[in-house]
Amino acid sequence: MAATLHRLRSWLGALVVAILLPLAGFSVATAAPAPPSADGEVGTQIVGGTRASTSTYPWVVYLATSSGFQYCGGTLVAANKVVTAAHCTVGDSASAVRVVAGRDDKNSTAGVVARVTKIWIHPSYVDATQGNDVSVLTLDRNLTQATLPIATSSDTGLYAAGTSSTILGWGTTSSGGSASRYLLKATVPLTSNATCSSAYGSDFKAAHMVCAAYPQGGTDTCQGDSGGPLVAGGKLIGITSWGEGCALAGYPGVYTRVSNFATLITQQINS
Ligand code: 4AZ
Repeated sequence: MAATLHRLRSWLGALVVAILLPLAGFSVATAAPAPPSADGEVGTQIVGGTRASTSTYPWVVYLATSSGFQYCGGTLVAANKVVTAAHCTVGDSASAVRVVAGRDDKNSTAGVVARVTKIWIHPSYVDATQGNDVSVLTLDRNLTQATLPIATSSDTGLYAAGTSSTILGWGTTSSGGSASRYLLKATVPLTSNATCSSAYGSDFKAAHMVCAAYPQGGTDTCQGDSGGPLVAGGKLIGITSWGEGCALAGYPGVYTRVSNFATLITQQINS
């Protein structure tokens, strides 16, 4: 269905965005001016987002190629473990992946670049719309950044419709637009399962996924944000996974429901 045509563009889509669009001299207009960020800057702060700092969100990291190209997000859940999306790492060799922590600005050298020694992908992962979109990376070192606890089966209350959640990432600022140079964040309410089923039909699997969006759209994760965190109640409740376009009214962002994978993730953290 249509959603499948618009997902899994975290890497290749972003490459096209990063290389082809600038070469072609494209510029992409945004629907509305973004509010000023904390440092007073006004500009296209992607799909409803504003600037954020890794000082405030120390556990948000990005995945990059060996040449430094950012293609996904992730969350530090132990000193040497990062949770990301399976669709971000499937087919990759650990030696090809870099994890960048403590760097708000992709054009800076702030923070640390870790290598990856192991990629675990959920054994049943096939495709993001089929669920199981979770991967755990083991780093070659222990990072000093604070970690974020993952939601467990005790945290089902965090998934109530209307719960305010935080999304973070360095992805595109509009569907098919340019990736953000800076870490951006936004707040979105979780939707009910019924709302997400109405949007996506059988592609939405409640045991595997949770959705977040305002009914009117306008705020969302987008290409290159995949693998990054959806946070509520001080815990990692979701992993940016897929959606129809970005920030479209009636098409929420879809996130891996972390609580249902907590046992497997914890096993990987402790392995
Ligand atoms: C992506 O391709 C992607 N609007 C991530 C999030 C969403 C759509 C696509 C949700 O990485």
